[in-house]
Amino acid sequence: MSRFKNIIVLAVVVVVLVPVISSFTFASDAPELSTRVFNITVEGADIALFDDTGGDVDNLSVAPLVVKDFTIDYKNDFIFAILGEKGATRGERLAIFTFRDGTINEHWVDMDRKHNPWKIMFEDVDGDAQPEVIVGTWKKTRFHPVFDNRLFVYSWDGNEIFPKWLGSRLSSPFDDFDFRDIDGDGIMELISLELQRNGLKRIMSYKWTGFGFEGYEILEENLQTASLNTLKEGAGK
Ligand SMILES: [Ca+2]
Ligand SMILES: [Ca+2]
Repeated sequence: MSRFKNIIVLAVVVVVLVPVISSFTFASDAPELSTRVFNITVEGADIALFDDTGGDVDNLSVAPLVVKDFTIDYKNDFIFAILGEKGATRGERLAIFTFRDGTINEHWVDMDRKHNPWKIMFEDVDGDAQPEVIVGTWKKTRFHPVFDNRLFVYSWDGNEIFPKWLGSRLSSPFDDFDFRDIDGDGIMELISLELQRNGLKRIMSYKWTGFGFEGYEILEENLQTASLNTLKEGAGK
């Protein structure tokens, strides 16, 4: 009988405590939405949003396309993405998604499919503390009518992107680009992996001049590599 009584007491304790525990957990895990920290994962067509406890908050599919590359404006809760066909070398169009208040929504999709974008980054190229959206494209231009990699820089006002610099090309044909503060002045330099005339590669840096990028320094040359990852830490300083 006493064992039966203990079970009843335990059952009562569970019934009383569970709502208390769950309401406490809810209160501690759900601070004001504006202070929540979100993590984003992208896999194929699926963009998933997690909160800082690892809980799945929301997700969105861009199917039948996939996300080829993306970058995130964490300050304003935007994702900049390149959408394209699965398996294709390059993407088709740019897209912007928001994840404000824990909900992923499509903000804008570019209907211009002629740029073949393949890499997108979010960096402050001119040092005014407002990051730009930088896109590697593969297209013809009026003055250079063959398909080649080009760099496009867009201004971002927190709602829309505007063309800031649509580069025809860099000093040489390039395979890849990135940003690095080469001279330690707090402003990012553009670095690019370029083809030399002898068929070998070099890594070149550029500074923003106000009107575009101007060659700054050859960081490494006569490389056989096909990757910017060979650039040594502190190169050029
Ligand atoms: Ca800027
Ligand atoms: Ca710098």
